[in-house]
Amino acid sequence: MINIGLKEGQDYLQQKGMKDLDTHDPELARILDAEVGRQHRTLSLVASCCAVTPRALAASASALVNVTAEGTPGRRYHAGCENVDLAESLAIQRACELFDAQYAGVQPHSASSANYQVLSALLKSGDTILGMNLDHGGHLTHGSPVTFSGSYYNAIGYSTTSEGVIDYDQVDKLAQKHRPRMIICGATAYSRVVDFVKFREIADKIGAILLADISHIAGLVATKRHQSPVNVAHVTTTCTHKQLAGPRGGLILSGKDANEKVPGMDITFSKALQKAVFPWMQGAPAVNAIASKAAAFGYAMSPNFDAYIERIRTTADAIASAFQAKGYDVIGGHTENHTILIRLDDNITGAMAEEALEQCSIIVNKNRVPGETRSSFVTSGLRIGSGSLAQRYVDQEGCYKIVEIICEVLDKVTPIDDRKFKLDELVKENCRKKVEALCSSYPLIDYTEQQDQNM
Ligand code: DSN
Repeated sequence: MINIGLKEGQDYLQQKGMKDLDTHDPELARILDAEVGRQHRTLSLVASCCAVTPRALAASASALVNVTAEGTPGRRYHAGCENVDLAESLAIQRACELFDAQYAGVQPHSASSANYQVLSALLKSGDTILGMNLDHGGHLTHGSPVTFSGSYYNAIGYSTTSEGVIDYDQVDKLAQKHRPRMIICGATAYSRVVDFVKFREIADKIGAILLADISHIAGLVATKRHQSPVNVAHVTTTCTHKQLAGPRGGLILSGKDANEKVPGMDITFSKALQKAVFPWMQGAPAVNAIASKAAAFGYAMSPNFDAYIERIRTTADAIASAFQAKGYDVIGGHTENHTILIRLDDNITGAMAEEALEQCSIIVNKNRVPGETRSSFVTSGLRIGSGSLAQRYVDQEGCYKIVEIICEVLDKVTPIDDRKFKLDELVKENCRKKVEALCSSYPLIDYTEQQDQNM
């Protein structure tokens, strides 16, 4: 008989679970093991990735996963919620403290869900929204026609200049012309600071609601390395798994406007946002993920997290300089966050670069660039991020070595068509060995033998 309430019981269940998978479901156990191996022997430069902290991982796998808890703390539709109420209240309190917010909604399953919930709380189907074009670095949920945001709403897009900077004059002109009910700022492939104050000024001129999506820069915002939109925009959203090193999930925040009435509606922002999550969009929340978010927010207030985010910045600068030294076109000439956007040579597409690099154990993702002529499945650029390298404590010398390998691969690729290419097997083997050596020099923080004891 196992007492699940005891810490020993929890440890026992987690260890037994892994053993049971090995014994009774070897097919799945092999897949899980293979993924651990892949993450350890490859270098991830994907701008939206980082490894969850051990404490957030443990909270995700905790006994809270067994609880059904529709509603909010103190107002549940189920009994047996005293501990999940405490966990959710702690997550809310920590999110408010971390981001200086008045309202925090910790139940959204992802940032995309959070964006959908915000839009449905504050807009009517058919209302006009103004968001950043996907091709220029915006997110799918900011108005792309292949998502709800571009189908249920009349979505207008703004762009970046050829230097890769948001064209604020264009945003202003489009806002005046189309009078959107909501302006959305924040990006997924953008290497500059977002001027949230300027966005709010533009929104205020036409009485629009401003939504800031900080999914990519939440750690920079939390540590004050990027201006915060929380008390500038009406509403801010983020995921919790990119720079916050937490579980896959979403977060909705509101600052000084939280208790103001939504324009044209007889309800405050905080109440409208809460209702849009539950009962409008979601049923029972993933309370284990909420506990994991609490763990992530707690860690994000520590000096170690601050040091990690500082490394994200220095690593990004080192990578951008290394690419420039190799003659590559770094869009905008530099980075001000964790993202570096590279325009590839004409004959190399993003699709072939991504695949050739993966064959050499370097993981990046293809990305469209300003003035793009190719489809989003092909593209002319790469998006590179420094989050995972910062977790491996890769220093400047390491960054230069990584960029050197990337350039070697790209130099040796012989294009066949937009996606297909030839790459000598010896080149691949040689590069894989170099990556393996770098992975050993800069190991992914092992959850049992952490370099960062306080992570
Ligand atoms: N928004 C996508 C990205 O930036 O890669 C997925 O998180």
